[in-house]
Amino acid sequence: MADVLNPSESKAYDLAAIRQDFPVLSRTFYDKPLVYLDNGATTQKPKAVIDRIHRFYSEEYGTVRRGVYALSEGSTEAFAQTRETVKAFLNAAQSSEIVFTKGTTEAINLVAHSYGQPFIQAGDEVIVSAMEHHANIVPWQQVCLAKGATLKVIPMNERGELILEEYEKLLSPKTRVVAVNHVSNALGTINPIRRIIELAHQTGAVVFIDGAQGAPHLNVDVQALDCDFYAFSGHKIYGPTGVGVLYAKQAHLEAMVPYQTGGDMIETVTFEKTTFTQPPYKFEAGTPPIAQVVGLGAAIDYVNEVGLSAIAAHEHRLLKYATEQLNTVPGLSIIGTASMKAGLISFVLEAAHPLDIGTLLDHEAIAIRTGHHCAQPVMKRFNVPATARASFGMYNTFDEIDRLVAGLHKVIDMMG
Ligand code: C6P
Repeated sequence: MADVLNPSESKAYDLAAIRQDFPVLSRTFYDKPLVYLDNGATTQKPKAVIDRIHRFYSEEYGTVRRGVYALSEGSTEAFAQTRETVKAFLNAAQSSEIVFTKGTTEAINLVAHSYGQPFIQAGDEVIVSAMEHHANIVPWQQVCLAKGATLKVIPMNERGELILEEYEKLLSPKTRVVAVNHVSNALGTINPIRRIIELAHQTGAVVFIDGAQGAPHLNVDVQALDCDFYAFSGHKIYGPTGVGVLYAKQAHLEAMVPYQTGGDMIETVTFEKTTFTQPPYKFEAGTPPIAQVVGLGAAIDYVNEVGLSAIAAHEHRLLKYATEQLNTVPGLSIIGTASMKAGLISFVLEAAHPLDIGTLLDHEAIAIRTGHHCAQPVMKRFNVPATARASFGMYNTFDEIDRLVAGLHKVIDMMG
């Protein structure tokens, strides 16, 4: 299938131009052009982000919120601008609801600690789902252990969809927090988070949405969703590593205890007593990842320029085509066949272990992820040790899917 879509689509979505924006996509491995299909793990960076970080370090870099000199003031402004950009991106009510973290993992740990500490008590319950990444299980498990609370799990069906009737049965006045992902990194399922939030709120629970695989692919409006917390990672949305976002309703941030303590999150310090400053700074102890935050701003600007709806539509076409094509590969089973999926396909082959698939595809210059994807309970639920996973980004093409399918045929030939 040709790379360029039909004329009206190609006008709206200039795939060739987008690919030009990502320098790494012109690389070859083993004399073959790179096919990068591991966007669920991390995305490649456009020139706009690389250049912004380069320019920032070359000409503008200084500390933030601490200096009275021009470099520091400029950096403080650029840093603050990203908070505004993220606020608009998520449609948060105010920029003080945007906390910068190291990534989704740190955002979840922050909420589990800072909300859990004051608000989860012995006998309370926390609900997660059967398709969570370890990052959205373990912090909640630990806070439950520490507090004498119980962790409950929303089950899923054979297609990898959460069973909402079972979720409703789990909810009770004891439920303090419901923590679920927007999109599963192991199955690709898009969860009905609006309904999940609505039901939780009816019992007085707050909802944490792990948006690591959601925000890069779907429009998110935290006010329309009415979610209490939403988190995502910069590096999965074409931005740098070392930076992530936690959105939280202002009232929650004010009631929560700090996660880390130290410089820049205080109002007054004496040896007897410390008072803390206002959110979001109350949750940003120490010198933050300044250039990474600025780079994240450039990444979101870039995504906005291409258009998240257009990206989602393109990835959906890729998903549809890849699903059809992969289903023609002998002995291949797709793990996760939900009716609502993002551009991510987990699969197993009768002929080869996922690790062998990944290694052999690498020799075709095709990068996919293999393993349990930090979601061991999902592997157990589907009775597989691991899967191979192809996950799409804004720059992937139909030809690349053809390359993947051809690569899998080669794997079968070699293993057979
Ligand atoms: N998933 C993958 O699937 P960090 O590492 O903090 O940026 O993101 C953690 C995380 C949390 N939730 C979900 C749903 C995720 O998918 C991830 C990261 C990667 O390949 C690495 S395991």
